[in-house]
Amino acid sequence: MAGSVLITGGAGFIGSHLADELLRHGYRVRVLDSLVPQVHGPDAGRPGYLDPEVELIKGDVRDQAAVQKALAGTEAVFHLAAMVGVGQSMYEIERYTSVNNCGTAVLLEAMAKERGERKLIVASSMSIYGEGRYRDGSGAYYDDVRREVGQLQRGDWEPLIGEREPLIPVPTPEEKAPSLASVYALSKYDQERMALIVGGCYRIPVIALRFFNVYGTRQALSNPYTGVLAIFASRLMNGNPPRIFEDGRQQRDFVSVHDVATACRLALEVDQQKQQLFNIGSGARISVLQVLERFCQVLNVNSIEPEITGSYRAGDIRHCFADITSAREVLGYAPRVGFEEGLRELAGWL
Ligand code: UD2
Repeated sequence: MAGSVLITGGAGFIGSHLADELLRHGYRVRVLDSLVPQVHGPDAGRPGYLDPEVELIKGDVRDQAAVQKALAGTEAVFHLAAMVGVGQSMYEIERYTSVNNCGTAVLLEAMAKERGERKLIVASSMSIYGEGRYRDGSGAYYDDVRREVGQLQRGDWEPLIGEREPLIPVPTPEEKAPSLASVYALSKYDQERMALIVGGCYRIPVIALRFFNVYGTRQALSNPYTGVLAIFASRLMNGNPPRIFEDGRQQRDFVSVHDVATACRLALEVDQQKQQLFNIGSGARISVLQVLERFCQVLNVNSIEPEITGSYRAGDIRHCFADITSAREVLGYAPRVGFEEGLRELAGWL
């Protein structure tokens, strides 16, 4: 089904890779992006990595006129425009809520008013799960460990980790109940719910994709709130020791931005309306320490010792990695970029 699609936030890290993926598959791509200075630098123009075939409209997703103009003539929408960063969302509360919630509201209202059925794919986040799913020795699941074991926070996690860990982290499926621990997570959950409620009312087919730890080229290195690999990259390149929070054994699911872009396209093309929420990860788990080790190998850096702080970053979770069974079975998603390969590509781009 090639046609004309809109990507809000399409000049950013994930959106620009999605634009490439869609162009490769014969779509016409329009992007609405405000080119925020945190990502693109002050007075930034069109980013050099954005394919010349992409039609770029510079505008804010909260601006009704810009959104209407961007929607005109398109057959589907990917909504990626958002403020990203868990920690930052806790002190830029108004800004995160405004861009993420109101931006989604403006887009949905415009889509609801327009005639013609457009599919909407919303970028959501694993952050809505809070802590991932755990299982104990008897096989029972624990979906909100903090609540189950008495509101454990940060340092209080110690009895749960390492040799003495009585609870084993297991892949988190979509049905795990949300446990929102940041304004960012709340805004992502609101985006999902708002899209599903409005979509249901106006017959807009909606799919929300919960991205896990996405990494790859074009992730802003200058933004201290981006993912850990971008932070490690900029520290290593500047000869600074990377800082590891906790003991570095916390586990995540790192997924290549190319696989995420493919998942987005598959969500557009899939012909079903029953399941609307999908985890998008690699399906593999890795600890933060292992991530750094592999990255240093790929970069050929062996002289910089990391600083293991032992301290907990406010709002951090211990483990979370994706159960991607639904995406595999329903969307036909199959992650293709191995971690080493993804790291090599990232290293080549730095
Ligand atoms: C958060 C969000 C995720 C996404 C991502 C974007 C949650 C649960 N998830 O994931 O949805 O928005 O952020 O970045 O909130 N770390 C270090 N040293 C550093 C930086 C990070 O050790 O310099 C650790 C950090 O403590 C964590 C892991 O690396 O355990 C991954 O951190 P991250 O910021 O890349 O992403 P994460 O999992 O908090």
